[in-house]
This record gives sequence, C-alpha cells and structure tokens, in this order.
Amino acid sequence: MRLTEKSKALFEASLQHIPGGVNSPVRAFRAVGGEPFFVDRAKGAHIWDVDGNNYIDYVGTWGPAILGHAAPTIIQAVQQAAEKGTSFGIPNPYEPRMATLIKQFFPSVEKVRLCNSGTEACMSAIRLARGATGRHKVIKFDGCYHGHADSLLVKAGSGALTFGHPDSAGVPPAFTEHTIVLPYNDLNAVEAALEANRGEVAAIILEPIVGNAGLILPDDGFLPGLRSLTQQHEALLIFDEVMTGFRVARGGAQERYGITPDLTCFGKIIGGGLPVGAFGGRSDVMDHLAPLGAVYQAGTLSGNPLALAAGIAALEALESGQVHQTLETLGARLEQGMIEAAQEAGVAMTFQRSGSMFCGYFGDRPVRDLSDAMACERDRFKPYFHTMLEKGVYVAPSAFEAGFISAAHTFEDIDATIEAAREALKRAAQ
Ligand code: KE4
Repeated sequence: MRLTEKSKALFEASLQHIPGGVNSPVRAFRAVGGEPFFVDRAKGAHIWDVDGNNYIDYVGTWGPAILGHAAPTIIQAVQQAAEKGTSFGIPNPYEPRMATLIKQFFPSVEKVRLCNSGTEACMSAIRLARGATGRHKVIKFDGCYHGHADSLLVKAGSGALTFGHPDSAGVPPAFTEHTIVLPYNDLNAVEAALEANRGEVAAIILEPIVGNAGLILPDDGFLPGLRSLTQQHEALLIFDEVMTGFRVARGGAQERYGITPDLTCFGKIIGGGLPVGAFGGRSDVMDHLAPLGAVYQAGTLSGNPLALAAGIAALEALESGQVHQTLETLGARLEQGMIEAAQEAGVAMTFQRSGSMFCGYFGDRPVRDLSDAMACERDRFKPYFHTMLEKGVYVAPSAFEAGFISAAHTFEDIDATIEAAREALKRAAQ
C-alpha cells in the first residue's frame, strides 16, 4: 500500500492557499478521484513523491521531458546560465541560437518569436493571423486544446474536457463569436464553413495530431485537404505543435505528414522543462509583428536565458535522430504489450500512437474525433489509473490526455508497465 501522509498534508495546506490546491486543473485528479501526490524529485523515467513512492512516469511534465527528467546536459546548461544571471530583458545570445535550431528542425519556419508558454504562442499566432490577413474568423476543431486564451477556450480538449464545461465561465460570447468549431477529421465541414464565411476566415488552427482528447491521428487526406482549402481561401494554416513539435519526429507532425503550414506554435520540449513558447513561419506574415509591424506581442521573460539554455540542450540532444529511433522502439514495445494485456484481461481497448505519444481508449473502434473519444467507456479509466498508480506507474490522471515515453525509459520500465497493466486492465474489465 502506497504511503500518502506527506502528500495529504501538503495538499491540505495547498487547498488553503491555492484554488483546488493546484496551479493547473488537470493535476487535481478530479477526473479520477482521490488526491494528487506531491513530487519530491525526478530522474530519467522515474519520479519519487514526498512519501518516497517511486513511479515510472508517462506524463513527462505533459511532454517537455523527452530526454527524461533531470537530464545531465540540461541541468548543467541551466546551472551555467544561472551563474551569469537569470533574466535581463535585453537580447542575449541564446535567442538567435534557439531561433536557428527551431528553423533547422522546421524548414517551414523562416522567422520565429519566442514567448513563455504554449498558450501565449497560440494566442499570439491567432492575433498575428488576424492582423496579417485583416480577417477576424478562426476555425478550430473540438477536442483540440490551444491553451486558455479566451477566443480559443471553446470546445477545447485537455482539462477543459475533463471538467465537462468545454466553454469556460468568464469568457463573454463576444470573445468567441469569431471562433468556428468543427469536428476533427471532417474536411466537408471545413469546406462548408469556408464557403459560408468566404473571405472572412483568417486562419485554421489545429493540433495536427490531437494530444488533448487522448491521441487522435489525422485521416490520410485531412491535413493535405486543409492545406489546399486554406490556400484556395487565402486563410492561414496554423499547426499547433506545442505538444507534437520535436516529439513525434524531429520536425514534428509536419515532417511526419509532409505538410507545410504557414505558422507553427511551439512549447514544452523547446524549454527543456522551463517556461517557454514560440511561434514562427512565413516571414511575410511574421514581419507584421511589432516592432516591424502593427501586431503587438511582448513578454518580460521572452527569450529567458535559463529556459533557452535548457531548451537548446534538449534540441541539440535530438539532432542525431538517435533519440527518436529509441522512442519508436519503446513505443512499439509498449503498444504491443498493452494490446496483449487488454486481450488477456478481456477488455476492449483501442491503442492509438504516434511515436512516443499514445493513448489507450476503452472501446472497440478507432477514435477519429472528440465524439468518438467521448463515447468510450470512460468509467473503466478510474480503476485502471488507480491500480497503475498502486503498482508504481503514473499515467495522466485523465482519459483525455496523451501519454509520453522518454528516451530514458528502458525495456525494463516498459515491461514493468505492461505487467502492471495486466492487473489494472483486469480491474477495469470488472
Ligand atoms: P501551455 O500554456 O500549457 O504551455 O500550453 C498550452 C497548450 C497549447 N497547445 C497544445 C497542443 C497543448 O497540449 C497545450 C498544453 N497541454 C496541456 C496538456 N494536455 C498542458 C497541461 C496542463 O494544462 O496542465
């Protein structure tokens, strides 16, 4: 039985000072019941909570920890940077270095602006698209989450889904009247929406692989279809690769699927676990940004030396391609084992994966959009989650999140995870 008294005491205290005791809703375990544990430290594929319990970690701080936690090169880079100061508000050499690395991995990016979160990146990319096109409307897809900027927090995924109020309180209707929400993978709906709003759509934004409603892959023709439709209608195509960027391939989903978007949003991995975001793409669009152009965007800590030192170390570790080969091998092993464990447990599971991002849905058919995800047997997730936790495996505390494997996971970690899943899936089958 896991000890939890120290976490309980910390959660008790946090509840007095922080709404829900957490600084981001999905961490509160509200979708799975129980109380969150508090982490003491993390190393490689493992985390230890304040009561000393050890877990194999498949959340990976929601994506950034692609090398595993506390990677020596990242820790060293941050320590060295910190010796010279933690923030300047003055251009520093890490900024052009990071920009160059992003462009090296993402040929679609001619210019890039660094910021402090994925939310900021997506919010700014939308403002830029509107400023560059002079149009107001934006098309997004239900189940895709682009951070919590007002106009995008409509039928979002991730925590917003878990809480069952896809449209957040506090967002006046006027702030979302220009946001059109369509079913993912439905090209006909996109064509109809563009026709019905001819000349008014500034951009289509999407997660090219959806990691905020589990893990949903684009149908074969979906991304190429979006590319040609946006070109026909002179709307910008924005790939939100905050999660998939540098994760599903060195060049993200746009490399996997061979699509060139007009703008791309980044976050997570490019900060090596420190706060960071970025958005970039065609220079004729990016040059609308202040101080060159009329679209304002700013940030005190944008280009922060510590965050960039960590992110540069992370990206440099990905350059050879060896990490992504390892991730694919580990991902395939986990997928095979989970499918076998589900069959053995007699529970229907659809396991969907792209490289080291995955989701096991309780159901017997492919999940192509949010309505498919919502139709899964979500009640089975709770016993599965808690049994995995008891057995020392930490998966995301929500059926609507993707899992992440790091380069620090070993075959032993994967095999131990599958062993734990044999029991957890039997509980879920009851
Ligand atoms: P942040 O503002 O949380 O850095 O990024 C927002 C964001 C934008 N776009 C995509 C595709 C994202 O996945 C995210 C954030 N992802 C969630 C995980 N599903 C963050 C976890 C949380 O909200 O605590």
